[in-house]
Amino acid sequence: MATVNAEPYEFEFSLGRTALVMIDFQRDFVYPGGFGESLGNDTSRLLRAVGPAQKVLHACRAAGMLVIHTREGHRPDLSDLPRAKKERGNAPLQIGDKGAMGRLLVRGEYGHDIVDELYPIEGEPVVDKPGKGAFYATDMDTILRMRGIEKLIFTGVTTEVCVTTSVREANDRGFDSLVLEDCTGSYFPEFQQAALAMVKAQGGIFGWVSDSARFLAALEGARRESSGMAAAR
Ligand code: TIU
Repeated sequence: MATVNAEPYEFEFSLGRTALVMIDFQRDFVYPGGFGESLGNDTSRLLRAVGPAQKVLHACRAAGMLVIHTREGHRPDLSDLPRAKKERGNAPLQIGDKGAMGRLLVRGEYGHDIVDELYPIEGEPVVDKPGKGAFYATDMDTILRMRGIEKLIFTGVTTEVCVTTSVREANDRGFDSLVLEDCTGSYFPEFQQAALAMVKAQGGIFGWVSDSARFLAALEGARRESSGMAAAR
């Protein structure tokens, strides 16, 4: 068991029953010229999450934890894109239109894929989702249950949109979620604060909040404990 110093109280997890969830670290959100910028956003705020998320990703891989990535996007023929989502934002460029990194939020395009620093390796499931939540119209729930996962460590972008939509979905499906603050990013600092405050309010109504340093310390403690146990056997 590992114990993370978190709010509103300590978060306990075991390596075998916990997955690291990397939400939508796609070029389309974190780099200029993609979908995020097309909505009028300054993408530089999201880049801050990449370094801490990379440290957590490497540590979870080394610890043998399940790592699962998500990508928001649509089929090239846009047959899974609701009219409401396409038109929302009234932007000059819409989903499916050609941008600097290919067609916006279309599967198979350069901009739709995950940034190099956090790119999935063999064996790590990548869940393609048409909506904001990781569970809606995907096999996320099935993959997690087949692996016996009960607890989720969340990183990703953007905090108040796809990350906490997924945390809320996970909560209703019976998972415990821990969100790592510095591994998430929002285009709006005030929403970053508010979204995380909502997760941990009311005794952790949707889950827990911590940060990469506190999580990594707990992971290292668990690793030492398990290697100590192995040596004593
Ligand atoms: N616009 C915005 O903040 N986010 C999204 O549209 N998708 C995700 O958060 N991935």
